[in-house]
Amino acid sequence: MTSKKRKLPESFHVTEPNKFLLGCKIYILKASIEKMRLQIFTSQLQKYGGIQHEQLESDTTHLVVDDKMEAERMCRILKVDKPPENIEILKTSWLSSCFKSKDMVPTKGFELDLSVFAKKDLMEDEDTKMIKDGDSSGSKSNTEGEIKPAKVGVMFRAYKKTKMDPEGYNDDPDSDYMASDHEEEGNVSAMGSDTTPQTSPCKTIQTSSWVCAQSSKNTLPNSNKHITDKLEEMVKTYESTSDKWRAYGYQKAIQALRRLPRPISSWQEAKDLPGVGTRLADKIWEIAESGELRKLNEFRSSDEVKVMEMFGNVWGAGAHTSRTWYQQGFRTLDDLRTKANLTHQQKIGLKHYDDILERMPRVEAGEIEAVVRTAAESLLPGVIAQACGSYRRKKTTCGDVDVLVTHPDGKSHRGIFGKLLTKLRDQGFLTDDLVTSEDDGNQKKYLGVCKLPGENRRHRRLDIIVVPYDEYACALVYFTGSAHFNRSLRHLAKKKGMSLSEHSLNVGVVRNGSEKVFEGTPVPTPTEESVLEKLGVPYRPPEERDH
Ligand code: DCP
Ligand code: CA
Repeated sequence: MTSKKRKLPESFHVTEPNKFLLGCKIYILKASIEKMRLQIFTSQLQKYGGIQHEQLESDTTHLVVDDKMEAERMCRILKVDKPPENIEILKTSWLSSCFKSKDMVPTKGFELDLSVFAKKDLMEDEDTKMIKDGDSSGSKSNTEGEIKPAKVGVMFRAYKKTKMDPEGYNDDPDSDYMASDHEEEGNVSAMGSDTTPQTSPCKTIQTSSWVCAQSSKNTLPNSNKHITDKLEEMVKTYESTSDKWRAYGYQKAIQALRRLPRPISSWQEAKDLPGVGTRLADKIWEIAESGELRKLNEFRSSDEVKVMEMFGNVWGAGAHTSRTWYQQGFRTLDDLRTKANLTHQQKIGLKHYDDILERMPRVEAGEIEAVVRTAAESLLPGVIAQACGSYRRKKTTCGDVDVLVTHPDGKSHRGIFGKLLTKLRDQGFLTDDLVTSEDDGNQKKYLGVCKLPGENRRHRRLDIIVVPYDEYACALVYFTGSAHFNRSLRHLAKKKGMSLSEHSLNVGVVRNGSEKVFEGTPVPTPTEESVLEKLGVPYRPPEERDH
């Protein structure tokens, strides 16, 4: 019998498509997208391993909307009060680009503009709100063990006008958003829903009770530490699962609890705390009564949460990436090393995973500062190179070292950035670059990893920021922090018709509701003291700004 060569089916000749969308669960909002295009999306999604959801599900990873879609319209169509959280909201052009390049293209630039929600009528930030008489112990938001793998990027936090229940946010149509972080300075909205243009040049504001006007040394001991410790763990968990709204709600409750001069004594007392709703009060009271929190124990025993937290600690990986890795079936750091598609930063983050996670003793931060300073001085006499951040606030441990570099002549800082990095690289001090040059106006920023010479030294995170001398004082205030202190300062500035950033203090800022319609005029701020003085805040040494 002659063997007849069987013709292979067509599909055998086609190379198996790269399933780059594996793990992606995508809901496409059909409004305004042509039918034909929708069909193409559906078939391409399948081809490349994605799953298409017919509606928003709890595990939907991406919400894709028409390029011209506006955030408010999207919410109306979805019948929600605010854009869904824990999910990337992207334009169809992102999907098209992915299909075109047959790869998962970065989402940056394809995100739907949600700023309208960030700018909506805002409530006053409890952080900076005047501390009421009788519970003015201030607050202390930075925990020593805090881990933060990536600090580049904007973080949106959810706020409500009055009291909020972070557990019940879906039920409340009044919930508002605001962007609240250093990148957002100036975008922070005016308080309330006033849409009248505001000039308010240097309004008279009583500053003495603001967080930024108080010494962090005067804080009372935390009488509810057994509760706040557990709530802090909840914050970390929610942050690592990108549930920033809940994380924020818990943070507010923690601050309120810290300000209480006595241990909480009833459920009602918990419920009456600012920012605490019924469900959060239940949790506070559960810890107060039993010393335990079942929800936290559930989290602790959940593999998914543990793995997501571990992945989230890779420098350069946020909650979304961690979730994607988890959905792709990865469970260990080795899985990531061997199987995941990693960015340059994530590779470095993994290489130095333990070192980066560990806080260093302040003496070591001082040694790192000295190496950078010596190198800078050898290149440019008279240069100032100073470690800021937690080191300058005299903390006993530091997460990283933030060295601020400038020159009093106002111009020779310009050439130093590249030369300094080359020198530090040549001497083997800088071992890995994370972000080589992030230009921010006249400031230049390097994020990397360094190692002191000698045996048994660990790799440490180092940031070097070069600034012009006329921005030095504002940069010094900003990079000294704490972040909580800074937020308070910025809100105060805003209340006074000013704006404060790491570059300048501006007066005569005009805002229309949340929008800045006139940037104002920078005022000379030769020293840190002058920045604070112009804001009406008494000067306090860095160690007293550790809120
Ligand atoms: N900063 C801020 N807002 C943020 C992040 C940072 O205002 N969201 C400012 C204040 C910080 C400073 O930048 O003090 C340095 O940032 P770090 O993240 O390095 O924070 P710290 O140095 O205070 O703490 P750590 O010891 O964890 O590095
Ligand atoms: Ca730091």
